[in-house]
Amino acid sequence: MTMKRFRFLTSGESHGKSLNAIIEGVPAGFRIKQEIINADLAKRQVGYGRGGRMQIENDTVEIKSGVRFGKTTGAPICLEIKNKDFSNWEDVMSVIGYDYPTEEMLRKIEEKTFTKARPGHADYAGSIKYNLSDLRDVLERSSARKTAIEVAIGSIAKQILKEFGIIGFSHVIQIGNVKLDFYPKTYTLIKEKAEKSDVFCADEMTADRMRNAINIASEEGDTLGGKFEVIFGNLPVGLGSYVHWDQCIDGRIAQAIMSIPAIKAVEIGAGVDAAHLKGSQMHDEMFVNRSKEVYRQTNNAGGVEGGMTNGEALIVKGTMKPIPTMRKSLSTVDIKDMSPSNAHFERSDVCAVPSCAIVAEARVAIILVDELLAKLGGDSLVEMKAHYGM
Ligand code: EPS
Repeated sequence: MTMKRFRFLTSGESHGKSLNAIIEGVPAGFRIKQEIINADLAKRQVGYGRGGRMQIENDTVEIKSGVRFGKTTGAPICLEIKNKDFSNWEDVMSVIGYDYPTEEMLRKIEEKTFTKARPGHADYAGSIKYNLSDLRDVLERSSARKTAIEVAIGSIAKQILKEFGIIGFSHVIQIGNVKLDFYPKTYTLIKEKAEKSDVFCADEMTADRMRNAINIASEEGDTLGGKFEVIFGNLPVGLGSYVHWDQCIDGRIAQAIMSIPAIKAVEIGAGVDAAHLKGSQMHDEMFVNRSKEVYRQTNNAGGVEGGMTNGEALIVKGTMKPIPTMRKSLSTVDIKDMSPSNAHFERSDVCAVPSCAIVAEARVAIILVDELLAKLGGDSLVEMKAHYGM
């Protein structure tokens, strides 16, 4: 993805020692609170339907550089989240090759080696692409575990956006066949209600039905996908651009969401419903108030026109497929000898849609900060605010 200003790289395996990130491009003077990052990390962990791994982890971030006395200095920011589960995997995930492995080590490594590709996972294509015979090598980096560090990066992005009054949230609108049909009237209410729910759903009755669907899938050894919505408000007009295809903000957001593991569709505003609406129903008519400001009564555009923010709330929907690791194992091929087999299963989440919503919120925040930095320029909060007219 073309990152203009707010660039980052992550590293880390699911059962390796830690998840790491280096973020570059954060101007000096922003107050960054570690406890806010940790609160976002906790939200990603708690969604109903998560599996045994989340009982082991208690994700907390350590800011290792780029922040002094709670404020950014303009230097690269280094983050680390330790994997607690690593203590159970030290032999299997060792970065050093053993010259004289013990019987015990060999037994453990053998136990965690697998060759029965899970349909729907990165296993098969990854093994061919990287010439890997142990699918463990594919699983470890392709795992959604890496989204933990992305949520930490997104939390920093959200803390930057907040300085400009830009705030956002996410909520779940569908799990399996259960859809949220009754939206509370305001975004504030949706946010408040969703935050109280362990499926991040803003309607209690729908949330009950969602939990029930997850319980049934769990009993059946199956998994469930769903849909979530990310909303950001108080955005300036003109983030993104129509001048080149890779500068359209909706295109950048789609890429950022689509590349979250298990995402199959991204929609902006009315999204796929735009196909059946007439032009006169789809487009959000413009009116002017006494202060000569434009306002609208609908937001089918989802806050984006011509690849740019238009001042309305940004509304992004994402569709997550059911997780491919499941007890009810599917037919597959054992890549060891190309024989028919059943897919590998260790343990799994039944549904991770609530967690995915938090990850998507982080990814949207990252794009918005990058676009804001591109628009405003500046090496410090003071300069940025001056450019913003604050
Ligand atoms: C994942 C498999 C599970 C999930 C994991 C994603 O982990 P494990 O293999 O340890 O049981 O819980 O998600 C996380 C660890 C997380 O933090 O989100 C996978 O294969 O993608």
